[in-house]
Amino acid sequence: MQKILVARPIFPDVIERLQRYFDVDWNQGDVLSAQELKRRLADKDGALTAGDPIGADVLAAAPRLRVVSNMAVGYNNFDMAAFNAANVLGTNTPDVLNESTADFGWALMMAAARRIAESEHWLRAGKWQKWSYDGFLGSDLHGSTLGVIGMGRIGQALARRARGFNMQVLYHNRSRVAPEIEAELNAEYVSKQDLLRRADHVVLVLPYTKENHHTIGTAELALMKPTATLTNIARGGIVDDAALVEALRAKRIAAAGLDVYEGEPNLNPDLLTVPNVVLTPHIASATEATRRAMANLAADNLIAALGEGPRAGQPPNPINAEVIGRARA
Ligand code: 8YV
Repeated sequence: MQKILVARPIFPDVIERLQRYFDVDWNQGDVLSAQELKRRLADKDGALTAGDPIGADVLAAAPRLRVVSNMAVGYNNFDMAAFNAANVLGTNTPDVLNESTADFGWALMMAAARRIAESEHWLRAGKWQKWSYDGFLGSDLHGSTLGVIGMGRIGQALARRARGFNMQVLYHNRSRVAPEIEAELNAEYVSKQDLLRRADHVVLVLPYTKENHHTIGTAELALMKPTATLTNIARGGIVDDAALVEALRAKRIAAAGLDVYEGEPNLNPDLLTVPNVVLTPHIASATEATRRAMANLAADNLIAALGEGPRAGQPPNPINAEVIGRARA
């Protein structure tokens, strides 16, 4: 039997599925250190990860490893140049999380715009004595302008929901999406600067790459309306969190909603002292149904990539399909 490592606690019934095909080493404890990951991967043929960094050093310590299946759509934790050099396949879990993640983007954006977290903290602190005409005034979603940066599958699901709120949709992306998608979403393609100047609510849904590092920093925040909100459901590092803290404190923008952070789970401590930001612990895909779908898809990818099960040799979501069938380097 081939050996695999499941690097994180996941649904026990998915582990049972994997055990039908593999000898499974399941880490049910804390996140593995790089050293521990290397030790546990030394004799493994495959691995299931969720955000664990896999670079050239880890692959070198795992000479049998042929596939790493990430339980996430984002795979910036994989050094794909190292995967390609070693002929190791990477897989991810796209699509199954689009709708839940888009729902959550709206939840965060609405919470930021309507000051839901801030007012709840105030209420819980026993400060509610009387109704006041100007208590927690926010900004409207309906009839406003949504700016989506990153118009992939999740960005499109997010933009589709804007219709019910009668919003104008602007988007920016590496490349324009197909005209029929633009028409369906009633979305206007604009430059990043134009989007930041015109949007009332900016949502980030782009993958993390070196080029996307600090897509939003001091200069970009300065372009936004003082009444605007910024929501990040993409990846930490896309926003310069220190610059955002400054902008929120100075009310250069009205509010922000963040699900992801630079250096998470250790976020910039200044964020905790700013009232006009809603903070959630990277849970945009966290519904029972979606996390189950992601775990099962990650298992499907691993099973197929290691030549087992009904799709043997044809994993559904290869990132670097070109290495399939090549000997491990
Ligand atoms: C994951 C995510 O839960 O899919 C992604 O890219 O950000 C989340 O859905 C998280 O990355 C853990 O793997």
